[in-house]
Amino acid sequence: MSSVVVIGAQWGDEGKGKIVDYLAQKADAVVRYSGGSNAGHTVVVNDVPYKLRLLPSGILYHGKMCVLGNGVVINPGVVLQEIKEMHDKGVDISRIAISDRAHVVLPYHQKLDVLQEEALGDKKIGTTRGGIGPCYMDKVARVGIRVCDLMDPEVFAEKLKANLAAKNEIITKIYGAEPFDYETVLKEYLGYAEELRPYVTDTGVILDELFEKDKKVLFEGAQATFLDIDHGTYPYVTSSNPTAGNACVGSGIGPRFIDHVVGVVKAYTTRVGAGPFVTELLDTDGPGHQIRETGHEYGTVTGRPRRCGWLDAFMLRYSVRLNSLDSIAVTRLDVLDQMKKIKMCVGYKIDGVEIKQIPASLKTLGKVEPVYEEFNGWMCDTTKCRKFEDLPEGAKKYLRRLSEVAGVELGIVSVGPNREQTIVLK
Ligand code: 2SA
Ligand code: MG
Repeated sequence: MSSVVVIGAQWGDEGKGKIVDYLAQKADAVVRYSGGSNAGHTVVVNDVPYKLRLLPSGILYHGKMCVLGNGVVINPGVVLQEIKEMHDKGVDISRIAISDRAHVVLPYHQKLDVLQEEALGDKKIGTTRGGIGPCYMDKVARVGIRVCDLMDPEVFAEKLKANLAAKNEIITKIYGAEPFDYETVLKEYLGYAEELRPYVTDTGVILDELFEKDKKVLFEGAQATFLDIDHGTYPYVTSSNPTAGNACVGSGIGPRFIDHVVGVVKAYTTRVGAGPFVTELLDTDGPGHQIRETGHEYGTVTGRPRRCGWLDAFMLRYSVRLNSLDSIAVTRLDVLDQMKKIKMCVGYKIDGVEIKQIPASLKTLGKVEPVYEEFNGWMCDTTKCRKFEDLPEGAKKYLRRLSEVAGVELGIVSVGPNREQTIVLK
């Protein structure tokens, strides 16, 4: 096997960081291909948690190439801070490569993200406010500033001037907010440019050279399938394509190089931000509360409490199809250890009639009632289990049913944050 794509199969925070970190052991390079600093991956090594937003999780292994592909939007301040933190912790940072074709997040993107959200009032998306959406808007509108532009002071100065004039117009006239000062932004970003320069390159070529030498590449998805701009619960989505297909486009390689796609699935469901969530638990002292507190379900970047609910295996079927999943990695099974009863959604009904696919229309999706199966909880500690056979019967039954309904093989089960708390089935 040469290359694996790891994606989130739900709404994010499935524990991709841990699975990528685990699979990275056998990879020569780890690549981010979508999203930006809106991602928040937590990886625990020797009981030390590392929180990463832009750098691929592979950075925590020695000798792996870490690539930020063209599909990523780069906030220079954030990535430089992360690089510095890693360097201070003794991590070798010479292995980082940033695509010259990636787009740059500028202060006006962040400002517009906040202003747009505020203007939406109770219809707001619940973005991470990092300017991700507005940066991708500029990319698609063909006015964005790419890393290669930032590397050329003359080009950057010119593009920034044009962009700032247009953005300041919107910021002041539409939102009545303070404009940005050209010289200040220019100076700040030209400073970043020099610090970033050693890492900037044509990352597609680097990957091609690795494939040429038969090296193994791991593609690290950010966000998740149901946050995909095309396939998610639009408009409550992110502004890029986290699904597996974009591993190619977002890193500049062809589909021939992808051998295996792993979907990361949390043993229950969470979501941050607004939008539909069929199996959501709205209680304040019942199972929803129990999951949130046991699982510490709060955003890595923003600290927001995550919405929690039962596992939606029906939704996962769609994820399996959209991403061509070969297997799934089920994470955080241990969070359910002390639940007396556990439910799993195995189908959707509208007006009492079962439907076969997930509706595109949010209005229709709003009418969906989940079809649940109930499981007896296993009520024992799974965190020390290292083989599938070690798991309690109840947990095995739950996992087998999940695999059956979703229509995909079980590849990995994670029972805790540490590297060794990982059960590999195949
Ligand atoms: P954005 O900022 O434009 O991408 O937000 C649009 C929607 O995408 C959701 N989104 C996320 N959902 C879960 N986790 C994300 N990353 C951080 C984390 C989030 C955090 O891993 O913990 O710290 O709060 C992430 N990034 C984007 C977002 O909630 C919107 O629904
Ligand atoms: Mg996360």
